[in-house]
Amino acid sequence: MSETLSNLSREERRFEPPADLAANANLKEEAYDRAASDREAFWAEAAERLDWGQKWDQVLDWSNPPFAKWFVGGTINAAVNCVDRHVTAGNGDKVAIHWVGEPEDDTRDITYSQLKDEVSRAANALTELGVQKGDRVAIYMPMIPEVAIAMLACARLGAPHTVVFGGFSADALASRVVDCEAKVIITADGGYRRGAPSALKPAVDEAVEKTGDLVRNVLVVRRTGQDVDWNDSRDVWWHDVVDGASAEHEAQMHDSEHPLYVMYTSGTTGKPKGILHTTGGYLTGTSFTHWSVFDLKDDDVYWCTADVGWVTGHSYLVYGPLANGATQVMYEGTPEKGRWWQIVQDYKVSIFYTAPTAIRTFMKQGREIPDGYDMSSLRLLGSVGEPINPEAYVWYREVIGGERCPIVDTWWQTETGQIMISPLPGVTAGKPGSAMKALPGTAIDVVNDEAESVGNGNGGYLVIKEPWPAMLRTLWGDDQRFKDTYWSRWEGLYFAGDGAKLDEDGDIWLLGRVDDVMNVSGHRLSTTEIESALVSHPKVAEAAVVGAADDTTGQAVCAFVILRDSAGDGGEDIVEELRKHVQKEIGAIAKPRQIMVVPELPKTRSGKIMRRLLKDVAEHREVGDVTTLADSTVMDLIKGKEGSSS
Ligand code: 6R9
Repeated sequence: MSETLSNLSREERRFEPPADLAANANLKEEAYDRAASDREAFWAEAAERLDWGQKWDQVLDWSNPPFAKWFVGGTINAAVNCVDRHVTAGNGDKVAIHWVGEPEDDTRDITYSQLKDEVSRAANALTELGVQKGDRVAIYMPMIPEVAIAMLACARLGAPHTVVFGGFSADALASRVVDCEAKVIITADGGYRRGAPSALKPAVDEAVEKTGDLVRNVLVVRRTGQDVDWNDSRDVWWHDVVDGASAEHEAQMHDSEHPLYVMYTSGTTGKPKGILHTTGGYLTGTSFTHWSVFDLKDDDVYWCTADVGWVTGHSYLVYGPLANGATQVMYEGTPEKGRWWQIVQDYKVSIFYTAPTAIRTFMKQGREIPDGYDMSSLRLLGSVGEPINPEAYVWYREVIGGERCPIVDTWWQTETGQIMISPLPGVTAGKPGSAMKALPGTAIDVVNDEAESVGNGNGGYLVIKEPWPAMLRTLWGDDQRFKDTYWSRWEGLYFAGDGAKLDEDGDIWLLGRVDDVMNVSGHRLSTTEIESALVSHPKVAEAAVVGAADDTTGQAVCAFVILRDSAGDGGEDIVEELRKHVQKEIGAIAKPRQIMVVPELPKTRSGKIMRRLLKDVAEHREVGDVTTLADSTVMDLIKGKEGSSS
């Protein structure tokens, strides 16, 4: 793989950490050695940042791999750590959430004291509805404060929640409810989407219909005020049962390994996998990484743009930041021209965490839009979800970060629960496009088919060699699938499913999912690398590359590109121009056989391009299942373009 994957890491720009940030960084360089010399002691110290009922007897029990137990014998309550303890410490008046609704001027500021009252009321109301420790509760809501309140109320009671993204279908909701046997669904009448109310309750009604008599109650927040069908024996308004409930609620401590939540993520085929996270280790891993990777200080205003229906919304919008007592922005809408930067300006956001897909969308619209706002409050930028190509990184740094903010490109997964690979903002000289190093306390390697370390300068598969606190504990109800999916490829190694390369300095470059590695005439090519080459062309805003079956070469490179607004239609010879550009950047072997100029790319809610669907187009097949797309009409737009390109 090495000779064909060398292009990305030819990137030679380096960005040193700002001197004042480096001097005052929460985590300094010594942490790497300290963690390496005694990993368990390192994580025990991180766990000490939390409030425990009973302290643990043992940091890690790894006697029955791959089933880990962290902080064994300890008891803890996640909601108490995210809310009550900040009030007890005298920070009750600190804003926990600056909520910004989609309709302009629809905003709410919620302090930690208010959050404590709301979570307690919701916990009391859920208890009234018969929810007990261990019961599962499904949450299907828009990005409103009640979604965080609902999650924390469940955590308080020890009732594992499963949040289903509000854009998913009734079928997707039903299958998740059935898989984890949720007795209660918490939802809203609807939410706002691109300026208009969009209903949620009908999908819940349909889902409940499909699940027999499993669901006892549906708890409904009134958000949009739209008409909803009502089943008196089952449906309950949030304002009827929560608003009137007592704001006193005595929280019980739960075992460190008590299930906190199940998050479903799509597998390569078939039924989604229910990733199980438990309490003590998860909260330790997320709060510690949130504090160290984002260098969180008391007066920061943090904003993670992720939807709560995605793991990033769990770890870095709810549990991590709130456990750290941070002030954060929560926004109901999707990226729209200017609105995000208006929010940064209005709330003086200092730490901003988003996905490469959003950055490329803004690049496409042109820098004039962000240039119109005062974003001097920003001091640190983060990226997650996909490899960030060097062009997007440099644009993000220059245009959004005013060339002063370090960028942390954070690699992790629903399964890892916490960030695993990232620069440390006060330590690492960042390279555009590289997630850099395994965080202190984690053990990561890149190996070949025989599980041997590939060594610097080579590519292979990303693996995790030692257990970490926020790791998934199993797949809900399916220990065997857990073992088969992640632990069976090589003895004792966690297989992440991503390709990666170590450069000459030993820094890590993520190359996309290994199923995204193409084989063209016997050469292994990474989709990420070719996409990155395409996006480095001034006319290209975004690119997706797939390997399509080819009679002669095995697979052939097929590219789908979105042009920048400023590029117009790109001109007559745009396709040839881009093919040549890839040839110049990487080599003739990577030159796309076909390039289609398209208006949109099919993406999941978390911003990942669904290459499987593009492959269907490239191979002239019927397009497969589109139910997890954020916008299912996109494929029609793309297919409409078929035949109009070379
Ligand atoms: C947090 C999240 C996990 C997959 C992962 C990888 C990709 C995430 C990345 C990245 C390169 C980064 N990924 N962060 N690739 N650089 N900084 O995204 O979780 O939805 O489970 O996806 O996302 O391919 O394996 P999840």
